Amino acid sequence: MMTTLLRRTLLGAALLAPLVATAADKPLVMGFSQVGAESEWRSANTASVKAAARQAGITLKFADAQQKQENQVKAIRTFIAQKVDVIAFSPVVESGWDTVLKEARAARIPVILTDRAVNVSDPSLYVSFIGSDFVEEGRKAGRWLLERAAKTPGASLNIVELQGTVGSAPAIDRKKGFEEVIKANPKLQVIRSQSGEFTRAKGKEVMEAFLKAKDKKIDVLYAHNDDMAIGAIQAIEEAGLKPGKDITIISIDGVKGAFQAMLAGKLNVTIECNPLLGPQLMELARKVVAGQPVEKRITVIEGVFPAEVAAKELPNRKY
Ligand code: GYE
Repeated sequence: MMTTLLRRTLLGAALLAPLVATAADKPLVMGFSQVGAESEWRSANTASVKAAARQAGITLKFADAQQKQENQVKAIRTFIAQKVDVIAFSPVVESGWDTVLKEARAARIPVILTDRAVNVSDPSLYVSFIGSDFVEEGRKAGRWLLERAAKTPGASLNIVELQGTVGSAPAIDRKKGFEEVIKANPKLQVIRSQSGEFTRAKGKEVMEAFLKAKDKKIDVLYAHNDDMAIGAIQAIEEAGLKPGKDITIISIDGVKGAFQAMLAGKLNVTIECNPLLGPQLMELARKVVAGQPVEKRITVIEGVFPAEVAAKELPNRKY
């Protein structure tokens, strides 16, 4: 026999239950500040983050910074004002984040870095960083060139370099890793190096300027991403030269456009950089918000794809 008191208690619990459940099931809200839409890599990264948030039932507040740090700072401040549960962002440049990250900390909102790293006085200003090892990507590019140069011992090779966004982690690290490896062969010399801002248009423009200089023959182009290489390919063709033959071209990312360029014989190798970080980021965000311990640095495993494997690999490419 149920007592009246017990019946009332059960009824009370039943009435309360939906309210309690609603509070616990409240979707997690993530503020995400993206660098921009400068490259094929970036579009794939944005699509991955959006799709993964949808699948994970996470409400995503997405802001595109159009490659400007000031826009990212503004977006982060807006996320703080909106009291989101977690902030994730891909910092356009490495430095200048201390103030805004301290504001996030004061508001007790955890911050996750995705794709690119920052240079901060206190590393505890962010919880975790998930992204590629850009120095290693630069080394892979350098190693590929060393092996290629070994086939023509003693020959000098003049290299031009298209750097990514000035001050960005991938531009700094890809330059560093490449230089570290190629210095093993003094016949390999970087004769010019300039930023092409990770875009096709700027990659083309800077390559045109390199080609116009005509003081030294250009043997190799090292581009910090595929988009700049694709822009440069156009410039090389317009100058009456054969990209991939007259000038050996190495780039980074491994987007479909690079595989197509390799199939057309215009690009020699692409070093993989995986943009599909969305699912791992959402998993990480859940753990962070739940107060579970997470790794400070999560890297991504990536390969090297020379033109010889392009036809076989293209159907497997997801970005
Ligand atoms: O390589 C480039 C993009 O940060 C890894 O940014 C990313 C780089 C990527 O614009 O294409």
